[in-house]
Amino acid sequence: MAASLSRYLVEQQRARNHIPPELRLLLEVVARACKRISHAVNKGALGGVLGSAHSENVQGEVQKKLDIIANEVLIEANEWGGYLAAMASEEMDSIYVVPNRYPKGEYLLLFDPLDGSSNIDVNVSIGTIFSVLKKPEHSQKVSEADFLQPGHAQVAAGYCVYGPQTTLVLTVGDGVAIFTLDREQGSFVLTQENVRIPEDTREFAINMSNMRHWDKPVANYIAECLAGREGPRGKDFNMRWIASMVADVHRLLTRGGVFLYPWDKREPEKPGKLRLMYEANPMSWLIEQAGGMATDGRERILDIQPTQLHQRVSVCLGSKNEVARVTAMHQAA
Ligand code: AHM
Ligand code: MG
Repeated sequence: MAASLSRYLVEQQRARNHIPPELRLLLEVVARACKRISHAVNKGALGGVLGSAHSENVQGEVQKKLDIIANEVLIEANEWGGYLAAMASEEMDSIYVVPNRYPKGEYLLLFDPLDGSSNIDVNVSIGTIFSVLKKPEHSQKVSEADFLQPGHAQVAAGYCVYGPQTTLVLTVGDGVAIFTLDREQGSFVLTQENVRIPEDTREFAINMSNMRHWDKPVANYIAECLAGREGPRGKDFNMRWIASMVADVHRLLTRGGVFLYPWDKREPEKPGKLRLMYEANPMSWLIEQAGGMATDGRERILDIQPTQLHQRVSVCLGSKNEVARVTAMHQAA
């Protein structure tokens, strides 16, 4: 019989005893919350979960009902377990400290509760992204500063994609494992281990409608790809853009490719659209764990020292040789 997520985690704990039982419990609870979100997503209009919540988050984005539902599910599921000190979410202005009525633990959980919000109402894949850090040892009372750790300090990261299948993808620093939700059993079943991203690719993902706002290196790179077999790359490229990072990254982990959400001139003061702590860091670690590469065009994303919780970043990740090429083009500019 295929292993469940619980068994996978127990075996990881035995083999590498630096997954303490609290971290295992945390990951199981996050998976359970994702199951609940998956059920809500599945119900769609029948569950009254579609449409706008008529509110805005800290980044000035209009929230959808499901953004708020998913956020609440993750908080409720995780606040009482005793393994967390605090949580941070793309949908909340500031950190959520575990209330005093519950025991407190050593971990910090960060999440984008519902990634790909623009796809909710149109029945296209969406997901949840999460990242786990350890509270710094010197810290007594947990504060926002405790969260400002570079991505290489993560102790677990993953996402759950709500698509034709509900799929949980996880790393605890020992490769990437994929679990598929078996709805009859009600559990996540291990369906792939040691995921590897092909080093070369003929597929890129970028929102082409922003082309006129790009910086030179990005424009040059995409122009090379578009030139196809007759151009400098000597091969034809295909393009995909789902507008749900979870779904785009899932394709990269499955068959390779390169994903870019670069800085552009629309909002020149911001480094990019995507968020470092909730999106770029967990995805970059998964990509690296699968043999890929992730940079902001110049430096490794996992080495960026965050200065703000909701910090944004330019993102280029996926197949190693392709990301190396984009990064070299930026460095040479
Ligand atoms: P969200 O977290 O508010 O859904 O925003 C992030 C999403 C990513 O999943 C996706 O890659 C990107 O925004 C799509 O942006 P755009 O609509 O500009 O193409
Ligand atoms: Mg998002």
